[in-house]
Amino acid sequence: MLRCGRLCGPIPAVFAVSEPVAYDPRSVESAAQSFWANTRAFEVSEQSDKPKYYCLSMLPYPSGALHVGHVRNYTIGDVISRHKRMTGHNVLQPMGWDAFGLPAENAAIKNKTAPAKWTYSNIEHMRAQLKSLGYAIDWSREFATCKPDYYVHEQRMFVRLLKKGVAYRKNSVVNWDPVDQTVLANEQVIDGRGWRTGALVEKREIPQWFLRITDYAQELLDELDKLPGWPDSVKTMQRNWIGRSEGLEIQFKVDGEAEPLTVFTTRPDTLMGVTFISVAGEHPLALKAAANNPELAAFLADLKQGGVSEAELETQEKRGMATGLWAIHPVTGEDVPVYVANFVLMGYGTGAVMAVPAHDQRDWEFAKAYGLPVKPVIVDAATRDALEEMASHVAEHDDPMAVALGGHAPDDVVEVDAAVEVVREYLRRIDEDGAQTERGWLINSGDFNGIDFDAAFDALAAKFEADGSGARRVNFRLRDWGVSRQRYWGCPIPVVYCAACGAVPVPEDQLPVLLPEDVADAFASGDVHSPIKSDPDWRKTACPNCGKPAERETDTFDTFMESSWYYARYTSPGASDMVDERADYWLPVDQYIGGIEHAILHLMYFRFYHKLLRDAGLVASDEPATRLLTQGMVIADTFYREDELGAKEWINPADVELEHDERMRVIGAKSLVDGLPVLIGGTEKMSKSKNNGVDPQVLVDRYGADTVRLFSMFAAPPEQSLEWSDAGVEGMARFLRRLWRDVHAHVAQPDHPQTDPAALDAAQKTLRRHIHEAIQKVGDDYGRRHSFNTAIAALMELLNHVNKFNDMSDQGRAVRHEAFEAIVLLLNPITPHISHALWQALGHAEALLEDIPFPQADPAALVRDALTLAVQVNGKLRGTIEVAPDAAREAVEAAALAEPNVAAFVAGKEIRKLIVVPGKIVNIVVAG
Ligand code: ANZ
Ligand code: ZN
Repeated sequence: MLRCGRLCGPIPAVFAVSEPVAYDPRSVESAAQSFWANTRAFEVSEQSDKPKYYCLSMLPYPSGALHVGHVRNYTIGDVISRHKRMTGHNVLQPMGWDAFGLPAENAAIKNKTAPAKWTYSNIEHMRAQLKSLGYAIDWSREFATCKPDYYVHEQRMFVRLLKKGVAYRKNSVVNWDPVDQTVLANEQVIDGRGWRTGALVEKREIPQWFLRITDYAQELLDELDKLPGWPDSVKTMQRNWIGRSEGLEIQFKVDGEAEPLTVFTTRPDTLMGVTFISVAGEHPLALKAAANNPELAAFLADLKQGGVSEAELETQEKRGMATGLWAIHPVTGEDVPVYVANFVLMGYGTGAVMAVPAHDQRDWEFAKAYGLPVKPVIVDAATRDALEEMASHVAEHDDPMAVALGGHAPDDVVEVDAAVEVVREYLRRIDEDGAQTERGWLINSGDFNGIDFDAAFDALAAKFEADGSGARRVNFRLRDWGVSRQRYWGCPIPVVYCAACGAVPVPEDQLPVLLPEDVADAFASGDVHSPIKSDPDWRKTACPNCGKPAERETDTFDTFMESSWYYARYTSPGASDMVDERADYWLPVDQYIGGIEHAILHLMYFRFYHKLLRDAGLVASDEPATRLLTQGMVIADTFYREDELGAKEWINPADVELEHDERMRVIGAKSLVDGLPVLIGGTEKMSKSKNNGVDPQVLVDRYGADTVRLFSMFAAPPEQSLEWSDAGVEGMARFLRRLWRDVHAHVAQPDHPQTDPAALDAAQKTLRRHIHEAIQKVGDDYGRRHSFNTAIAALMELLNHVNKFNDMSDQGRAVRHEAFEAIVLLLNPITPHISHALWQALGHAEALLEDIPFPQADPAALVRDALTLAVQVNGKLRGTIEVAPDAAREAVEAAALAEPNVAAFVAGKEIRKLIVVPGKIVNIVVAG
């Protein structure tokens, strides 16, 4: 029996045979996975003396099968988790299922089955897929959010929030998809149409439940500054979404109306430029005016078409209609007309805007369309200077602005011509090009002329606050979170409607309100309506308050409700409340990983919900996650054919063969199905719509999980998009086969002693230095930089060094052994199965590599004995020298000149220059 002389035990005889064992990922992976499962290797508890590390990947929606995006996300999380465990942490990596949602209902209609059944069978399949990828997950904490033992806590929390006033009900205008009969989020409205049905979206007003996230707007904003571990891009998106604005509310009296009209403005400095007022279609004043104005009433009805998203309002054509009402300017006393305008939102500020066409682009477009005046009241620095220069030349009583507008410079002061031109050009731009929206200095504003934005803001705030006709005001763009959905497959909202008592929360001891799962018949009939809405029996109940017959709420929660607190539930499996004291052991999440598409909604609700948990006394921290990594998209080639009408049929890359010319450039592509040509459509995000998805299962079956994991980490840095390439996957498979073969060839060699650093020759020392440089780099890449592709590249390079090293001496074999052990352990977070097997091949007993400390670089091994410098004479390489890394410049110069070949070229010539680039090169320039 062989014995490794270092720290290893006897090498099993099977590896001693000269015929190398072929790499069979299937058996290697199932052996490792059984070992982990049998030893419950990744189940963790709070009883640990190690520091905790909670690594969380966003939980998947059980759509049916894993896609490559999942594989990328979960592999990143797994590499971080395994590396953290190897560096001495108590690591929690959980997994669950975001199991409610619309796709299950659509599938149910299509397959004439129940959403629950479809969902549970998808979960079974996808769990098996995740297991086949070998993720180090604590499966004992798994849950599906559609199960009552999960959503009961959500219902209980909602009832508590109702009592606190954090949850409330109000009518609100929503995007209504007339085909799916459901409310759509703004993000689900694309070009005015439902994202799924393509139907024209309508506006509707219905009663809905809301959570008061706006109460937390300031905190959600401020705490972004305390999240250095979150990407700036995400924080910027959240800041913009929260949209804090400081401004004034100003009252305008309206002719013939008792109530003043209040506007919200962030630009009170432009007050004197107001030429009309615009209000939202739902504004009370508009409704009042429409009562005896059929034309206006028809216009208001028309405005209800189309979505309510801001992006849509931003891009749509500016439309409006006069109400016939006149407002009175609070400073000049002039009458300004009141319009209804389609770009004013009822839900923001006061639903009314003082319109300043000269300085607001929407108002400008509106004014141009409806022939309303444009009055400039703000100038930029250059225009202000020009006006000042003119003022010093024109007669005291002449207004320089009037002079400029008068079309002529004063005849006697030729030198102000240039200034007049500057002013006229500024005015021309406002008139012809569009609003000048930058802050500047006031003109045409009477007593306020000459001051800047801040001074004007303060002066006007003081003026209106003094007489009560205005006030400073902070507004947030963030809206309260509407959590009602009119769908079946969601968590029932625990409320009962009683004719006498109104909306009554279901008492906690009567929870959960169960969602019936056995509804296949309803879906088999093709009805797209919610089975609980169409089932009178389910609705019927007794009022918890007075006991009289009452009806249940049939709306269900937005599925973002479940994904807002799942991270906390993982910490406390089985807890009788949402979480228990274990939550504060694990939270906050140390590393959260997921797609950038969740930058705003999910990540905002997730932060908000954590504060709700905190305020309910359930957790102590303020924020749910200290670090966030948003992984990039996975993209792939697209292929298609066009029919006579130009409609594209997308063909999956797996069914296409590329054609190359003799220089391997792609010149075309053909279908593997019919052999006929297909068109190449460029690289795009993998999606169903472009049919360019790659099924990770096919790859796992063909190459094994380790190859797929390795490729997904090697092909791109985690934040960037990853271009899928079959050749790339093949390359990874080759690398693992070579590592397998090399390790087995090495262990077939005779026994070797332990490495003796003092006894190593130069080449042995160099290889050992490469080993320890790799250890240092890979540890830093995994831990600090999250740069996995460079870590893999370093390990490939190290394997190349090992391959070039053919020293079969005792110490040579010892250093080679050290190299293989390092590679196997360093690769373990990425390719844990092959590492598990090769570790045993290297002579160790079967072990959990996560419990073996991550290799540490030996500082002594990193020291370079000598650096090799090239020496050039007149730009040509003439020799190399070996110098100590800390050698003085004079010593390097002397060594260069002493190099025999260099000396021959320099001999007898005048040295004009001698340049030493430390660590790299010596340049000698000689005359003649
Ligand atoms: C006059 C003005 C002049 C404005 C000017 C802007 C520029 P943010 O920054 O997003 O808070 N506004 C107020 N309420 C609105 C509503 N419900 N729907 C649409 N627009 C509304 O924007 C505040 C500005 O948006 C306000 O300041 C108001 O127009 C407009 F040169 O008032 B401003
Ligand atoms: Zn009642």
